[in-house]
Amino acid sequence: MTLIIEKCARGVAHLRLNRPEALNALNAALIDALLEAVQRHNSNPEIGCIVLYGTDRAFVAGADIKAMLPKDFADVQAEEMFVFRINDLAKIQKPLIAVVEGYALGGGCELAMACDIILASEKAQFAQPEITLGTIPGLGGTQRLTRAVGKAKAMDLVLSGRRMKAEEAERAGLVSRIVPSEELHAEATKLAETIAGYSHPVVKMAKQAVNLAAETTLSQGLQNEKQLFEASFALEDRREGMTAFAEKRKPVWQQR
Ligand code: DAK
Repeated sequence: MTLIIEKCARGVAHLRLNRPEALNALNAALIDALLEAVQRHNSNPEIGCIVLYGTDRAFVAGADIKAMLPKDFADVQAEEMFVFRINDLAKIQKPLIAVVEGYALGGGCELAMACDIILASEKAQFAQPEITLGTIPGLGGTQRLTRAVGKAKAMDLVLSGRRMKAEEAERAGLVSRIVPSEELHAEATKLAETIAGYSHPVVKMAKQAVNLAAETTLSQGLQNEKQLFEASFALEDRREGMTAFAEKRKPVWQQR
């Protein structure tokens, strides 16, 4: 099994990529299994957050180079390979947390960037090494990376193919937080359970609003944010959240 659903508990689905013999290199079977599992948990009202793990050696070492090797222009153009599926992943409504230990290279860095939050251990390494293979990033590595770290750093990484350590990745804004290896899974679980413990429709609005920042002008983005804020006042959960505050008790979310 290339993808293991480790557990679903306290509103969180924990998914583990499982191709250790190839350092979790992405192939069609792995991406299909991942997307199917993410979409299924996205539709499950019990689930409020999804966490994606690799192994301690590699989150994902890229798309499978050996599978790509024999393909020509017509093949990759006809197949589109994983492009749509990575973009579909980036479009899911519930938050996705990527837990990165070891390598997140090429398609692995791009997969992590399609998630909403990246938690990394101090041993994580990020790169877009496609240039070393005679190609360029094709799953968001020139676009999401540039939005995350800015043109100067993205150009450096994409043109050199060099690896960036966790500390640099956090400083650059690619990684949300660095957590010591031994605490990483517990911290990811804690964060995911915190998110899953909020009103799911409100979390969805918050995620949507932040994502719109990368898609629109500032004035359009502010307008979208205002509309989403106003829409939250149509939810029972908004009234419940503020009532609970006033009554000094914990809110009981109705998810509506
Ligand atoms: N693909 C296939 N196999 C891989 C792999 C990969 N990306 N990465 C590692 N492996 C395999 C190795 O071949 C080796 O297998 P065996 O030889 O044992 O059979 C096994 O995993 C262990 O790897 P190593 O022996 O190399 O382990 P090391 O610790 O020495 O080195 C490494 C680890 C991660 C530094 C090294 O394996 C490495 O440099 N790997 C390749 C990293 C890389 O270049 N990644 C980027 C790939 S290109 C698109 C679709 C996809 C993409 C773009 C566009 N469109 C449809 C538009 C994506 C492209 C990429 O991701």
